[in-house]
Amino acid sequence: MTNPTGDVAERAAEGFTSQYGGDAAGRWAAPGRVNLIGEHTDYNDGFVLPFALPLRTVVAADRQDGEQWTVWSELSGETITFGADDVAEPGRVTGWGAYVAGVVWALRDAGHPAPGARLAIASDVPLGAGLSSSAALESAVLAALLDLGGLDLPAERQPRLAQRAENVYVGAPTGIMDQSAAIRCRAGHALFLDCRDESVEQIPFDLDAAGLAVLVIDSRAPHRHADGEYAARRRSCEAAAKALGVPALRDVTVDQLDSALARLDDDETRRRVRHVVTEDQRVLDTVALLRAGRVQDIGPLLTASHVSMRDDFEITVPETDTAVEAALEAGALGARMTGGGFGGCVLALVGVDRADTVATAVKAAYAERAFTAPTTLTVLPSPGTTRLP
Ligand code: GAF
Repeated sequence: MTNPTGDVAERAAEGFTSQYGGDAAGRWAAPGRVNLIGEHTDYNDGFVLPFALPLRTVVAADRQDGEQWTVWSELSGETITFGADDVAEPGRVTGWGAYVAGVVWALRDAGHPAPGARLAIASDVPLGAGLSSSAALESAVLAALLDLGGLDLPAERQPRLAQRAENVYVGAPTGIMDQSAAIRCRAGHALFLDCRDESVEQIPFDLDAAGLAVLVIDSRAPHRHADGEYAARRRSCEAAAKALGVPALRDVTVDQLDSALARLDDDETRRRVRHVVTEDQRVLDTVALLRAGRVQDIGPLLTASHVSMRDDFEITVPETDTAVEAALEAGALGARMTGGGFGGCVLALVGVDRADTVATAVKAAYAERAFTAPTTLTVLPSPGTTRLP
């Protein structure tokens, strides 16, 4: 997880001043996320349990006259501009700027007068690591534009708007988890989200008190056909729900699973359904353990989730499987790939005093297989989108 050095909020403020002169009117931060459990369940109307990372994207911004947006990003070093015509319909701005233009488009499409603005973006959320850098960017830009425009959009309605930027403007068919995590997570908690009605419960996730840590391992695996495979999984789930005559796979319970599987005629679809239905149940079981203060007992559920993603949903890769196996052998209580898959990150639940041993064991297993060395970081559940002082 290599990033530019220095404080991200200062980098955004300094970037603003060097690009535009003067101080920004404000700075808005949105975090990346890891998903503790509940993978590929969001677009099946199911359950997820993400928490926000201490890694954040910060937007320093002020208003500018007219329907004009100017955006500088430290990651590309580029400045882009776009106007009303570019946000009249999806797809006109491409590349990283699409995530910003998409938010302006989504605001306007929902009837909110998005204010013209100058923005400077800095980020500690690594790109392409499955930690939701795009949702962090969308959420920070949305927070900035809402405040600059004096627009009133309750936090519970913001994730859908940011998701539309990604689904419709950018064109990625993702679910509601990542934007919800960026916007609605709280420090010290995991966010239990029902993706059907978007109700949430903040679940205390006090790792320190339990003497535990979450180790995040960036698998560094090249994303292999991730976009196409993600869309294919989604199509397969939707087709299965249709074949079963339910609105979404969330409507199949584990008790009904065997009879549902018997009604499907190909093995691949059966395995996809089994992953989603059992994963929803694993989220509920994890939440029950956390509510009972039994964080040290959730490990087997995390590992079972990984096995289900590996064997049934088929979204893991040799690097993530190696990281999980090595972490477990070195004493992790549980480990799983987190995020959309085909690379990205693994999380391991470890005793605080074993975090280094587990990280070293994963690195050694990688070296044996000649994989690109992974990077590791221990993380605590952090705040969602905020305006910085
Ligand atoms: C990606 C998507 F953006 C999410 O909506 C979710 O489906 C996740 O993959 C898999 O759980 O992060």
